[in-house]
Amino acid sequence: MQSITVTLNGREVQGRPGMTILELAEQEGIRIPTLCYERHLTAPGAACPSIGACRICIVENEQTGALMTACTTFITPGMAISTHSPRVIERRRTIIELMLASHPDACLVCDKGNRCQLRQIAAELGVDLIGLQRIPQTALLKDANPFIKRDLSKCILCAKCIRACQELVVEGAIDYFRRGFAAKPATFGEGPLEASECTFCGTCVALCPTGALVEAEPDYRGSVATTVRTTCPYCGCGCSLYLEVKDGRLVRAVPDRDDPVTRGTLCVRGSFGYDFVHSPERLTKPLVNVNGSFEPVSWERAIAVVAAAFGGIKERYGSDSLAVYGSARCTNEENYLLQRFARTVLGTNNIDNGSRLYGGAPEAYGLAAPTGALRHIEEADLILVVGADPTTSAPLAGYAVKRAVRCREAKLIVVDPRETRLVFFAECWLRPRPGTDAALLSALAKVLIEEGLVDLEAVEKTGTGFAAFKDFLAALDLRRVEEVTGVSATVIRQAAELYARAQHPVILYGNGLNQQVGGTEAVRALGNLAQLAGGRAAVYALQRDANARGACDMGTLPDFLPGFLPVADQQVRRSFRDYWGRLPATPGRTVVEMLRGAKEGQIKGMYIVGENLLGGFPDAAFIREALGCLDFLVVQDLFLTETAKLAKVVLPAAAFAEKEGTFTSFDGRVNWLRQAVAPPGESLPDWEIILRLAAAMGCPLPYKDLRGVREEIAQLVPAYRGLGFAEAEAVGEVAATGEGAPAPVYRKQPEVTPHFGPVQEPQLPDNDPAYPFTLLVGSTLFHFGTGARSARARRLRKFYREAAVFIGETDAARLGLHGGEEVRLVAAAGEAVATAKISATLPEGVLFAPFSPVQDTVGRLFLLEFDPERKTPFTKMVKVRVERIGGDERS
Ligand SMILES: Nc1nc2c(c(=O)[nH]1)N[C@H]1C(S)=C(S)[C@@H](COP(=O)(O)OP(=O)(O)OC[C@H]3O[C@@H](n4cnc5c(=O)[nH]c(N)nc54)[C@H](O)[C@@H]3O)O[C@H]1N2
Ligand SMILES: Nc1nc2c(c(=O)[nH]1)N[C@H]1C(S)=C(S)[C@@H](COP(=O)(O)OP(=O)(O)OC[C@H]3O[C@@H](n4cnc5c(=O)[nH]c(N)nc54)[C@H](O)[C@@H]3O)O[C@H]1N2
Ligand code: SF4
Ligand code: SF4
Ligand code: SF4
Ligand SMILES: [Mo]
Repeated sequence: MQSITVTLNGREVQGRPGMTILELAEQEGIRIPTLCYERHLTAPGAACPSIGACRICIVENEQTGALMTACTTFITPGMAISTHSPRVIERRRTIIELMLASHPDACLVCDKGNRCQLRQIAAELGVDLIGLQRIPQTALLKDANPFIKRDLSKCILCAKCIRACQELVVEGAIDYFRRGFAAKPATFGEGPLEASECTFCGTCVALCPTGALVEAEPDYRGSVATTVRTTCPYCGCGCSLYLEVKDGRLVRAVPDRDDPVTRGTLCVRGSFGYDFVHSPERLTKPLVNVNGSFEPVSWERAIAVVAAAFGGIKERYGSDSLAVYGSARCTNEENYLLQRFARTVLGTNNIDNGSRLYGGAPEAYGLAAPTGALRHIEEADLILVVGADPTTSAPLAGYAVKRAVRCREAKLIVVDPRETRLVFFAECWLRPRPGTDAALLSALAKVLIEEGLVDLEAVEKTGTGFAAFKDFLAALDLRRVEEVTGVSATVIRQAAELYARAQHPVILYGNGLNQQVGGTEAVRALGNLAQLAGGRAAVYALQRDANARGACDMGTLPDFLPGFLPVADQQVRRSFRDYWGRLPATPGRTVVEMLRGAKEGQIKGMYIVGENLLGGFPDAAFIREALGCLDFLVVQDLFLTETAKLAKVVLPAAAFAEKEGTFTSFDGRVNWLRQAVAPPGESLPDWEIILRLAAAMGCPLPYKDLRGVREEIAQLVPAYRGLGFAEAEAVGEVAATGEGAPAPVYRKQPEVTPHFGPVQEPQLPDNDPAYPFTLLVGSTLFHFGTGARSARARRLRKFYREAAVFIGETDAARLGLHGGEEVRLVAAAGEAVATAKISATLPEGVLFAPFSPVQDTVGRLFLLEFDPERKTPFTKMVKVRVERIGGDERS
């Protein structure tokens, strides 16, 4: 590319065409002050990277004497620019003085403290507050929400908050209201934030250069002592964030505004959900159950008790009477150690992790698992979202989808029985009857083939099993599909045409697909559809905990070794055995099979790390009974969960902010966790506990530190080879300085042979008149999983404390409900009481209940039934009837 020569402060420098003066100065290490400019606020494809609203970045054209804003002026050949001439400085001073004239004199008590950019720039320019003619301001807004405080008397009208809300997170909760002196960013109708579209993602607060928007904190905090760059512990988007620490406590989480992937955004959980770490309910000492009550003991004692018990069981009943359940919330290093511990110390492949609950990784379905979703979504021209609600469950992916639609005119197809937030952005909404996706997706494939919308020759080359698949489609009756799914053939055709036209389709699927009855088939049908795009389509599984992908990559699975290498493959086994010295030959049990084994007496001892089985799984009575049959249960957690209460020994683990390691995001980024605070009491990082346990069992694992573990992973797991992963400590160091974000590191894509999988004939879901409603269960924005962490975060805790059930308007009218009443939900498995809420998003006959943090209530409605192939429990829908409590009972 041609370069452009510009004279900058008297020196000739080279820039790229399309660069602004500001970008050129940045490249040359010259700092020009800015208030309204923000790198990632540039809409992709927008003509100009900034809006030049604050004018503080003014520079002088030495040839013409013109003053211009550096953020909106592109460089041209021969330009001579001065960034700090006396005129420029004088003008910047005047601008700042004018801003300060209408700014309250409240710096000493302002929560923005020395994070305020206005104050920083004023100090640099030597402007102080004395002698200014004040313009009175009265704009403190009374918001009742626990997250954000607004004092618009401090607003300098830079518009960053508005642009963040409209262009980055695409919520559109705020806009300019009024003009002139009275102008201010406000919600529609100037109401409180909590009555607007605001999701409290915190992005506007992080970007606001002044104290106009601040985190609502109970006490004024002053300056923080340290800032540590780490990764959000909640969902699989893997957002980078800075934790701010004062007096050994986390006081704030802010997004990394330099991160090229997350672009300075977080969701409400990342911004406001970190403080579960300091909950007084954290475990601080190992506990041993003595005659029904827990007694604190030393680590030596606790570890010795566990080692003796596991050793004894192994000797008496053999290795396969032991089982380990690992965690999608623990790091890659910890998961790797845990599976090595199970396989080589205990001597069993009975190891699984929590992602079993949602079908595990795409590889397990024979789908390729590409990396880079967040980037690909933005570049896609078509996005197909099936059975997932990313604006709630994976907000960063939700932002990317909305940005692609708004800024790049990507087309969006949503497949969901509920009118999710994304439906507002969709070109096409397919609304199948719950549990009928396999038929719907196959019908799309049929239309593609029969209307000549795919390149059959190319497709036949990309995967095996195509002939059988084509025969199946030929026999598929579209009228039957209409009848089963409730989606008309016209809409199916419309969607197929949109899909066929796309050059870069991206497919996102979630629990609405794979936790459904028949979920494995539905995922396969989706895989078939993806393959019809002849390699152009990328499929991402959206349903993920922080390290669900990493846990599977690291082999905490009964049938796969690290790197998705099958246990059943002798050659694979041999290579691991050479490395580890031993490795059992038979594939192990999935978690459901472990529980059944416990109940039937084949499993005697279990080690559960970072999973709340009793809370997360359906049919708590069965789980309680199964765990009760064990001779010995060890639970390693942050809290004394319902599951931990059943254990003989409870081991206190360190939380995300108290340890180091890596998480792999749903889109394959390997992100660094860094320690910000000390673990409470005597609690220890999971990896250290595992190492101590192995040593106590007489088989010490050969690592000096975590780096050694990473070196082994880099050697044995192909997807992590050559990533600089073993040297990742260096990445951590760079990040810790807070200067710029490290470039994202992606794990490599494991090889999967594409295959057209079999799908069954469509079937109408059963209809039992005793249970006329279909209840769907899913995520809520402010909570996570069973709420073990989110319900202990001070601010998130305030939301959804009671079970709720959403009912469509027509159904509610028929039931005589207006919202707010208590109703009883009755299913074949059990009953639950919930507060009725009226919702316009549901079709007739379908109800929706959030499962966290009230899963113990909702879970009673489910039986432990699971997919015969993937052993994923069906937790997405259940047939119920609704009974009014205290009124006339009917359904
Ligand atoms: N806020 C929040 N985020 C979370 C979590 C959380 O608890 N709270 N948990 C995390 C975890 S562990 C997971 S696994 C993921 C889950 O995240 P998602 O995979 O997005 O799953 P759900 O939130 O359960 O939503 C699934 C969607 O599927 C739809 N659906 C239900 N049945 C069907 C069906 O038969 N067909 C189709 N096409 N759609 C259907 C529902 O209406 C809903 O919109 O979220 C992660 N993120
Ligand atoms: N009916 C119904 N049931 C469902 C679902 C549904 O849609 N419908 N969704 C299911 C899904 S997808 C999921 S993922 C589950 C979620 O349910 P759970 O798997 O129970 O998830 P969480 O509550 O997120 O956390 C599990 C535990 O991990 C612990 N933990 C967190 N970090 C660490 C750590 O670093 N170390 C250790 N040792 N422990 C840690 C927490 O304290 C908590 O006790 O619920 C499932 N249950
Ligand atoms: S918190 Fe997020 S959604 Fe709410 S106004 Fe700010 S940017 Fe918009
Ligand atoms: S509230 Fe803050 S970010 Fe928004 S316009 Fe005012 S100063 Fe800028
Ligand atoms: S999108 Fe996920 S990873 Fe990002 S801040 Fe929210 S919960 Fe954390
Ligand atoms: Mo999950």
